[in-house]
Amino acid sequence: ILFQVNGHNPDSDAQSGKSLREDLQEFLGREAPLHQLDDLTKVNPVTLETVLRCLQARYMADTFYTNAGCTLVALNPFKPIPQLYLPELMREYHTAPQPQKLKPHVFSVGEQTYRNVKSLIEPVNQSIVVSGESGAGKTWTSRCLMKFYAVVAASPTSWESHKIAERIEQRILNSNPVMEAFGNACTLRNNNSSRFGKFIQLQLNRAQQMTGAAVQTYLLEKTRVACQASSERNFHIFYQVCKGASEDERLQWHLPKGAAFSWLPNPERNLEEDCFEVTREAMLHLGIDTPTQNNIFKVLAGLLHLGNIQFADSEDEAQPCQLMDNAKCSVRTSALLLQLPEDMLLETLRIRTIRAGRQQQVFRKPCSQTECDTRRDCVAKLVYARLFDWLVSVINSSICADPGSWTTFIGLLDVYGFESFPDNSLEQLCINYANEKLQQHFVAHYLRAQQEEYTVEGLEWSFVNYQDNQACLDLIEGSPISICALINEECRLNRPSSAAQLQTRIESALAGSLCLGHNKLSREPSFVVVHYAGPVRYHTAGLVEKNKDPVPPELTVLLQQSQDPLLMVLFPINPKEKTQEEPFGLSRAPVLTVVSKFKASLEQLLQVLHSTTPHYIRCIKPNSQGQAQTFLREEVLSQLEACGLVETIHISAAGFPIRQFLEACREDQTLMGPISPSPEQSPHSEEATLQPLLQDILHTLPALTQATATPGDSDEATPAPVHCGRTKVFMTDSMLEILERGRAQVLEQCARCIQGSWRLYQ
Ligand code: AD9
Ligand code: MG
Repeated sequence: ILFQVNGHNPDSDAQSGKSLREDLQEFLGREAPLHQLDDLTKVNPVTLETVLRCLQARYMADTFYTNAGCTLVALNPFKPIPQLYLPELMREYHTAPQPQKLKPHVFSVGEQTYRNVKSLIEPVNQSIVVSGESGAGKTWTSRCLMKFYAVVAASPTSWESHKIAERIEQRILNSNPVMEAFGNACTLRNNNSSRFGKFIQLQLNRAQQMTGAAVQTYLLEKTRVACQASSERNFHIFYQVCKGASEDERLQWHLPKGAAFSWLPNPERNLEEDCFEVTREAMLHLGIDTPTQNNIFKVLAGLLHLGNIQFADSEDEAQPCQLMDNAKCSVRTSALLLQLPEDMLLETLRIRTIRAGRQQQVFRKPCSQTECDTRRDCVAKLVYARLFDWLVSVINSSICADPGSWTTFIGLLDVYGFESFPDNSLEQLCINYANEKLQQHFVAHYLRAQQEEYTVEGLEWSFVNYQDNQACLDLIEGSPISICALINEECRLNRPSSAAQLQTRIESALAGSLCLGHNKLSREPSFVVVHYAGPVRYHTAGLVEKNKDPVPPELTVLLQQSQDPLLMVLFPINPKEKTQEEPFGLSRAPVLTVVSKFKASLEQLLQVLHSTTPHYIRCIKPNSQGQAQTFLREEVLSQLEACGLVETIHISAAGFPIRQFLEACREDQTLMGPISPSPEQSPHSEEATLQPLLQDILHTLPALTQATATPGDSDEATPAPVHCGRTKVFMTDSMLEILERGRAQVLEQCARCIQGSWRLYQ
């Protein structure tokens, strides 16, 4: 254009001897180095292999965040990179005119989310769903986002409640160490693995300041309190208490130095998470005073002693089990710390009460050694699960804003990722079920939102019908027959069925489902579900029992006898609660199984998510050893498959993620086309003005179609990379990239030309 203005021949540049058009085409033909591709929609073609190569190149170049269309991919660096999370960088993203144009970063997602909620025209609640496998960095990312909002959405006032004047965002941040101390543990895959799912709602007032927060948790792995896999540990808090208690506290809680507890494996491992002081300090900030804290730690010590009660089978079946050496002392100490009557504790653990007959007569039957162990573990699980729920409610009452003081929220979901192990059971079924729900939400939301906007803008092009995962969800949760329904039915009928019978029932009742895989290879009774992320084999042994999660009523009655102030709160004498824990078969009330409770909480969560605009972050673990600078292709590949990343990219690339209002687009791209509309066009018809402009661009840059089409695509299958709607221009990411690179090139040429002219003039 400037060449024309200056009276030069647009087709030849005197200095290089090459035409501008040739220059541009050469420029466009050059591929950007892989590690410089900020968005995976730009790799060409989009396949697992190309995506993997791009992520690897970026990882090796110490670039850990990459966009994948509407999703952010976060690679775990497994090394501290303080400069990547500085408050100055938070402010840079916060104040940038277009944060999405800065380098991909969790702060960019945070800021775009914050701006969406801030929209004055139509403020709408937002959510950020963080997913990935264990150790991939979900909790780290969620913490990062919370810190980001604590800086950019800080409220100017301080809270005066709980006798501590402090800023609310500080208090919200303090909820992290407490929840992690009680809900995280060292596992084979992550030293600080969250053993629960978490949705935190950051509440904002009209001025977009954070005024409070509310936490919702899902499916705490309570079995860990009494049973830890080899080389794994119990929840961090037990180690913190044992390592961090003062001499006085050790005496009070009967925790002499070096004492061995069977529920405290691997105490010699020193983790940075073992910091008792940090937890205590954070609890104090949340309004949990020192006497209450001490009460909590005393109960935890009581559980450790409970775990040391070992039983031996009695020779006479009519007699209760014997106690192993030292177990008597453990019973005494445990009863003392939990403030329970010692005889009652021992009797409840060893004797089962059965009600039978029309009169519901009570029979007492001594338990076998295995049954005694199960009852002991059940007491611990019951206490710990209630303690955890109580803590969450205390945290909520400490950080939740008054109903009138907030108008919108940003929700952060730190949820367990898709899991597939050699041995999968009810836990994996629930986790993978949750992931199927989230995947469906992602696809539905993203496609629906795009399609609606195209319709409003009068665009004719529509998506090919995307294969959703409804069939898999029908198989898992459908009504009247599905896997969940069948497992629940087994619990309701309380019939003694073997694992093989359950397999047969599932396979014959659901044979018509395309998502029930072939089950040929396994020797153990199992069934296979073909999830969107791949097939998973679930073993049926123990599935029904886990789903019942039975709590013998005598155990609750025992805990209701406690004189301990905390246990009295956790186990109030409330007849309503008793019916819920009635053993199966005795009550006619609808059975609350693990699956049905999980399904209900998942539906609630999905309802909340549906009411928000979601954003997605997929965390990826480059290796399972937690080593920096190590990118294991096989391991990353299976995660890419599991999170359906290639599909995500296809969905994003198929759409037009770039939408610019016509005027802005014309201003932005003027250099690439005619400066003003032709005189015969009405100046008011932006659409009419822009369409020829775009045509011009398409003609000027023939390389464009090659750059955006996937090899093998026919012309009809590949929609044009740019469309003009009523008020907006829609284009693919790659189209925008090409236009911007073209513009940069033109500007460079102009600069050279002006310099040349200037020299000539001089
Ligand atoms: V689990 O499903 O709860 O077992 P997460 O939550 O996905 O898992 P987590 O956030 O706990 O994983 O991250 C695991 C470890 O990776 C952390 O303890 C850090 O040591 C490390 N990590 C994760 N992200 C980063 C990061 N951005 N920078 C540095 C990181 N280290
Ligand atoms: Mg976690």
